[in-house]
Amino acid sequence: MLDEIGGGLNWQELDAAHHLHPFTDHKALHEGGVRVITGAQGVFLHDDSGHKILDGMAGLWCVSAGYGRRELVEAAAAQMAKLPYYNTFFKTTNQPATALAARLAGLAPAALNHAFFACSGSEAVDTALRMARVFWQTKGRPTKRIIIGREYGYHGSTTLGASAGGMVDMHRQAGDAPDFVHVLPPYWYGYGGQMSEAEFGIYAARQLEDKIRELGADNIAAFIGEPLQGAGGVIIPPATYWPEVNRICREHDILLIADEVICGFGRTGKMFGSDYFGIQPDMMTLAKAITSGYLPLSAVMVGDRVADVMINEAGEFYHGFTYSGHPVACAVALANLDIIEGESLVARADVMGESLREKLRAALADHPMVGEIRGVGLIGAIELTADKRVRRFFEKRGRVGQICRDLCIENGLIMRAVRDTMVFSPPLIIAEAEIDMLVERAARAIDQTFARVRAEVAV
Ligand code: PXG
Repeated sequence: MLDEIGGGLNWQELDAAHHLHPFTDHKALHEGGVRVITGAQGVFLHDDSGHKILDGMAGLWCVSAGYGRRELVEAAAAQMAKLPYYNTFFKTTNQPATALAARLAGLAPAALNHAFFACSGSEAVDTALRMARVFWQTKGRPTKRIIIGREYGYHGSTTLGASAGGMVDMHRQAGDAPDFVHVLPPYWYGYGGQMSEAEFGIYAARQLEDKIRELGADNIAAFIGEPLQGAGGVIIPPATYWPEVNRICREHDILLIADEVICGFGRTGKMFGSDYFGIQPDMMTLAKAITSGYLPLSAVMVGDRVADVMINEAGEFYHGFTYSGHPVACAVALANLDIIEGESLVARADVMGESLREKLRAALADHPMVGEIRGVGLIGAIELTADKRVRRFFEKRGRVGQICRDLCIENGLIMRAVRDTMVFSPPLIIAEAEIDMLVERAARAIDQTFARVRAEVAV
């Protein structure tokens, strides 16, 4: 039906007239015109101008099983026909929600045996943070309220999520909730200076300990961190970082929340980022690839220590959403887990990620503008730098990244630019030939970016 309407209308004009987009400068969008995505299959997107674009981002880090999966469509249709909706508030449940909670408990690290459902990563983060405060209140320690996050952290766009995150523009524009502070991210390439990666990992973790001492552990509820920081530029912590953070949280009696919204379900080559980095979280937030993005769904996995208090001592937790445990979303999540497990996509992410990094390094490691190529599993980043010998960033941060991002799209590839760091996170079903295509298009776009930047300097 939409296609028919589209025949008589200019979709760009209609969109500009009525649609406000997330994280968008609308004036700039209207000047350039919005791209209308009309369909997708496998790792490719189709737009209404006939372009076929390799989606190197799996949507927004979520379409792990790839586009066009009949199994997911059929799971949704069957559940919609049987029970499209009922709430999980008033002494009721539905079979997909219960089955999914049990299945997630089996997959999650030991002791994370309970799931609380919501619809988005942001809501999962809000849930975890509110639960952390209720946990301490119930334990008779109501002063433990502060949440510690990290600079460049991203925990969503609700007020608590944005407050926990470390995106300065978000703080500046809309203001923060009280009782949030931020510490240094484990960004060795950006902040490591002369330290080795291993030294810097310990140094960054100790910044958290310094902050806890400064504020007093009696005032702190939780530390929240992504196993690796996705939206902040695929910042991969040194191996020394998380074990030290585990120790610090344990010794100071601070809850540890792993925000697995991007890392969860195989992105790192392990089922969860916590498995990859050896994190021992009290809670874990999940979203995105839980349904491969086919429907909105998120969950907080709650460890026994917190769950026991919430179940046996806290009484009613005054929190929840109309769509918590939505039967159709949960049915799709179950079918999606069948795909992830049935096709061994977690192990595949490890193998294909290795291949992708190898090929990127062969094509780009010696490129004068490429400072670092990093990644784990099928998530990674290419640092574009003004002077790679001394790890010097471009003066106006983000401009070169934007140029490169636009050139990627012109070359038929979606990569995101975070500042001047190009990031990628393709569907986990990506095939070897598609990896070759991704590398070739990325290399061409980076060459063209370099030519443009050099031409500007020469002027
Ligand atoms: N935590 C993490 C770690 C995330 O990456 C959220 C929470 C929030 O999820 P929802 O579902 O509320 O969006 C995210 C989301 C980007 C980008 O441009 C990243 C996200 C969302 C939108 C854009 O990198 N991550």
